[in-house]
Amino acid sequence: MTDEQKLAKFEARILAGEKIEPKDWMPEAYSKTLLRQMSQHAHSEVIGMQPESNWVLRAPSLRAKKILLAKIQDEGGHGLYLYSAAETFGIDRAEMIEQLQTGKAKYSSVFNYPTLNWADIGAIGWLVDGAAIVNQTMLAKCSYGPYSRAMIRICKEEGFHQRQGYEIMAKMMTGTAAQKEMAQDAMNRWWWPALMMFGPHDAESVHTSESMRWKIKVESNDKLRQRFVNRTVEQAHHIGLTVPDANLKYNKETMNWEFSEINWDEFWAVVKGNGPCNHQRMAHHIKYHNEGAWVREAAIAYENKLQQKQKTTV
Ligand code: FAQ
Repeated sequence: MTDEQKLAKFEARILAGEKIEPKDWMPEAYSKTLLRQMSQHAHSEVIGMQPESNWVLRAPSLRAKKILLAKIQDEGGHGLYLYSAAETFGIDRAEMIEQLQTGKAKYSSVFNYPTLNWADIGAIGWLVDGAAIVNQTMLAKCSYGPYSRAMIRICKEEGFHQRQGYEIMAKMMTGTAAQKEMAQDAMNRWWWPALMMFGPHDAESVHTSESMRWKIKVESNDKLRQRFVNRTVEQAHHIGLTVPDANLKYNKETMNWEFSEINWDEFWAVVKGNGPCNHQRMAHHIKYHNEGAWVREAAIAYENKLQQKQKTTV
């Protein structure tokens, strides 16, 4: 078959809703985009552990601490599924990590903001995981089999994360005036970064049209952001929180909550490495990655020894 014929067959399979598997023929641009997105997604899960781990030792109760620890471990696990799924393109994890640490690969802008008080843990679970669910439920329908399957499992856990975050916020909103103020303050600081997670407007998005044609993404950045806003505004009002947007208003005809323009200068500054915590996040990752080198070496040595033993027994 010529390349044109292969492409036509590939596109027909996508149109028919078939999953593309690692050994199938695929255009180079398809694997390149997927590898970029999946590795960035994996890095986001891992870097996303940092803002939350800041509060493990200061959790207000044993119950809260256990839940937070379990959630952070889940995020690490999500990173591992995603690195494994990305490895189906023939790259290894060490190379992806090098791309992260040298700034060649991105991770979600939202993790470059600080966690200043306990309510921030509630806001991350409710808003950040809430936004991630809206995006990832869509990605579970992605045309690439390993990514789509990883997403199904991840979404189940994100549902629990979102609810634990909302529970923290709801509880604080029935507390003292100071606790209510803390919850509102966290809402004010995390609302806009959560909206930015969906990426630039569709018209500005470099990858959306090709990604949608090949069903890497099945819905656009703006559509998903609007779905998140519609869902979350109701949840905020239900527990007495105010959405920090003076222009927020419900449009009965479109059944959408309309909202102000995002501060795109801030978004791009954070994406380019100039957010409040970019430097700290990367320095932390590099430090602990280097300190963990002996664990990786020991694991490889153990695996080699095991294989040698198996060979001699056979
Ligand atoms: N941050 O053309 P588009 C979580 C970049 S996981 C940084 O629209 P695309 C769980 C984009 O890469 C959260 N960069 O790109 C958790 C591209 O640059 P490039 C992570 C961003 O790929 C919770 C350029 O801008 N989720 O939260 C961002 O079609 C709590 C142009 O953009 C995922 O990664 C951004 N927000 O759409 C963990 C989901 N937005 O690569 C711990 C998978 C855009 O050409 C604690 N990713 N850029 O240099 C996606 O769905 C997509 O990649 C988008 C962007 C929607 C993020």
